[in-house]
Amino acid sequence: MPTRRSWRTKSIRLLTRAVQCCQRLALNRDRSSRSARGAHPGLGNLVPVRRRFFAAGAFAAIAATSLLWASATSTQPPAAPKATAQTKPAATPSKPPEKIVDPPSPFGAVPSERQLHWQEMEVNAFLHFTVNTFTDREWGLGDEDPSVFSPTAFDPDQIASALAVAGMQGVILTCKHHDGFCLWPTRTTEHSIAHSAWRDGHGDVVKDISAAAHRHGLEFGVYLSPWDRNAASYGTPEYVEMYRAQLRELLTGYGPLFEVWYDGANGGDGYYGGARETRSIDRRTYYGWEQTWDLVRQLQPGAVIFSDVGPDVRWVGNEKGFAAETSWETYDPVGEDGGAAAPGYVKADENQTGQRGASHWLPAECDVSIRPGWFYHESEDGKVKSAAELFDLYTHCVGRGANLLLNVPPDRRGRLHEEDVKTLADFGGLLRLAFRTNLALHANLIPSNVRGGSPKFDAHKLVDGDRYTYWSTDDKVTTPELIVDFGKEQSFNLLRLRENIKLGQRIEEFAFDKWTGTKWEEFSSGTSIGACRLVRLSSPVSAKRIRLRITKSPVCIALSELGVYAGPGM
Ligand code: FUL
Repeated sequence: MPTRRSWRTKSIRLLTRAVQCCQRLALNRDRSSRSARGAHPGLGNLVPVRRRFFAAGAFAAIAATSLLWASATSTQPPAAPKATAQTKPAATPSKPPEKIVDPPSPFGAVPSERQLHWQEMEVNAFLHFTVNTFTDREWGLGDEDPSVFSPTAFDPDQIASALAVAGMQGVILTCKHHDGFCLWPTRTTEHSIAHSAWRDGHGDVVKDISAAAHRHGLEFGVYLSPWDRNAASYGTPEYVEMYRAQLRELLTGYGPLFEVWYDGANGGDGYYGGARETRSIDRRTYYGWEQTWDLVRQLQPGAVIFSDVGPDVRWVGNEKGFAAETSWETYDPVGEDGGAAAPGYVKADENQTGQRGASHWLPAECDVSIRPGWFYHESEDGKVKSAAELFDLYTHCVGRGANLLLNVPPDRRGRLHEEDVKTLADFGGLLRLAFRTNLALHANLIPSNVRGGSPKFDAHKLVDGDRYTYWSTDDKVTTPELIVDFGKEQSFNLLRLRENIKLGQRIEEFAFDKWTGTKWEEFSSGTSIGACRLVRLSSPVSAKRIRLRITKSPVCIALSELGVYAGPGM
């Protein structure tokens, strides 16, 4: 005698097939109608017949989805249908199937193209390398003899390949740090590599690193310190002209740049052409930032501009490598006095969190060094962070919607030290392993609602590997749920969510439950998502099905990824 349970399972299978059939018909119909409008006019007469089939299938879809959802949410979940995530039916279509379902309207500030590209990069490297490497200092005074700069075995390919192995996408070089020494043969000052004995003054570290970066598939960016402790003109308008000329050389001489990095450390004591005094500038007005940044826009329109206050990427407010647990991609920086903000002149406490509902899309970047210092010091060879520590940093910045900018300083040979290279390789290995298998990929994904019942917004978009295709809901449905039925017990300790940030940062709170066999039990909850949210569990969870609940969102959702992984520690 078939039990009630097996009847239900059978009907689910039957209805699932009906839905798949109807989806195939819909697809064919789409293709046919496209053809009918285009290259194959002869197929046009097939459309009305298919439409009738499609309408019949749509009824099946409605019935099937209701039954699936009812079963999946009952206290006794049914056996999972065999269909995979890719073939899951859409939820109840609330509009006629022929109707094109509009995407949700964007919510609040949205990213520019250059910001989108930058957010996809996620992990980049910083190289601090200059006279300080040879004088064992963190901040050079500006009075260093250029010949101090004398790497014995400079190897840009060794550097770039170690970064690429770690999974980095770009590298930013300190072309000039606060000491004013230029790593390229600038025409603006004699305080440069052209006046060192290295390679008889014919060296160009910026050229060599940028070329090696490109050879190893990395994008290149520049750091040009606004503060210059060498320049005699520092503090006068003449220096600002010189600074812009240096910037122009970097923006035009080294191929496409992905980021231009502005430090907030400005003014203080220095050599200043021999004056050896303390000079202070008005951080709000001295550099004429708007005009300086215009140069970047003109000459490198694809590059994002980083500083304490953006305009494209904000400093996260600490140099320890973490963003706040709740981290908004939007931010309107305010100056120390409550007025206009500028690099080095900002109320930085909110840089960490960003601000919900601010008018600028201004994601955070977390700069942190693999060693205690920014520059290489032999005494720190035993203090290189481990791969596990780097993975922690990764979860605390990339996993909170920010990017990680990891500094790895070349040593006096002009290579990355063996300790750093090993850690980078191990870190890359951890990343690859952690995200290798998404357990949600072959699970049944059962959403409580799908926007307009359209396959375009169905939950399988969460596992298609595309950051911009997404599961969305009807405008009025702001707290939907999604059941992820693995079909068998699975263990995991890491989850990843992403929103389609082209439509803004929408979701404010979410929670995950696991099915215990008799009830749903929450095992984690969180807040902001944005470009990426990683949920790292302190101990693995095992379950046959889990449930994602969006618990707070001012508008309907646009969630583009769900990943469930057995990450490090399992
Ligand atoms: C700071 C600088 O003063 C450090 O030397 C380093 O360059 C770091 C990335 O930014 O503000």
